[in-house]
Amino acid sequence: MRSEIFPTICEIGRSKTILTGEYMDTNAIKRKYKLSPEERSSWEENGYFIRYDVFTKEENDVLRHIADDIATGKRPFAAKNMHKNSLVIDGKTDATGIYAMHCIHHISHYSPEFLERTRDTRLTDPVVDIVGPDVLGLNNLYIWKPPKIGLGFPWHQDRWYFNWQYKVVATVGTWTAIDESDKENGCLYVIPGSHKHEVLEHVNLEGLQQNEFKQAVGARDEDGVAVEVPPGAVIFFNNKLLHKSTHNHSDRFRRCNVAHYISAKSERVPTKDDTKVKPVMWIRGKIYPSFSYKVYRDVLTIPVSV
Ligand SMILES: O=C(O)CCC(=O)C(=O)O
Repeated sequence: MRSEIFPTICEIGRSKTILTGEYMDTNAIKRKYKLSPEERSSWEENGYFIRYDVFTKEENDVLRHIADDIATGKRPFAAKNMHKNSLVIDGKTDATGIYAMHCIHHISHYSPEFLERTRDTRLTDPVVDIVGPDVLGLNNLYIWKPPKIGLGFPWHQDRWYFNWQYKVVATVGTWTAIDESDKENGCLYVIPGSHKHEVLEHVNLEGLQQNEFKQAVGARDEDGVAVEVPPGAVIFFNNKLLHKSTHNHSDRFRRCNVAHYISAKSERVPTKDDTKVKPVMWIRGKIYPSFSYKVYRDVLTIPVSV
């Protein structure tokens, strides 16, 4: 008999890693990519850990081409989720195509290939060890940071954004390097251990900024550690971890895919305006009624832009 909890194969696209016949029970499968004791202690002490060689160049190339096709209009996408580089928007520099891009929000919500990546057990097996077996997917970002003009993100804690939306039990962010990411092209910086403290006040920045990010008050550059990683590596981070990134001063791209996961036992903060609720994707395990908003199993229909 068909369970309401486990979607059919067609509902999860072409995911190869988590299928077990006609239906799948994502939690009955032996987890191959569990958290190691060293990763667990880094998670607890530092608020993050890094895994290398998680994805191959070929696997990342597939995503890179899809994102490029979206940016250049070869693949349809939700226009409201696509953001250009601020310098291009402000007319301070001239760039087109992927050289003019900043990011796409919720890319996994409209691209089956990105949704498959978000459900890949190489990302979600360690997440299960942190948030439990029942997992939902929140925001999912693809960031370009083009050569010379790619802009950094100020110090922030992602939990500041999620707190408006969820009574959080546990969350994990994953940051997958599509390109080599280093100090020159604008890698991530973190403040190890900052996840143990409260969420700081976040304020708007003066002047040029990527408008979706605010600055955490009191975060200090001198406490930051650069996290330089090769392509295919993944940084798993606590959503209270203070992190930032710098501008891209190199003549190389610095692209990444960020996926945020939350325990399905989390509760929504009630909102007066349901149209403001960001769609949430099923990732693995059960869905609980306490979540109280629709959870999507398949990619959403791309809205017609006006
Ligand atoms: O990739 C970056 O440069 C920063 C991304 C980030 O801070 C985030 O997604 O929260």
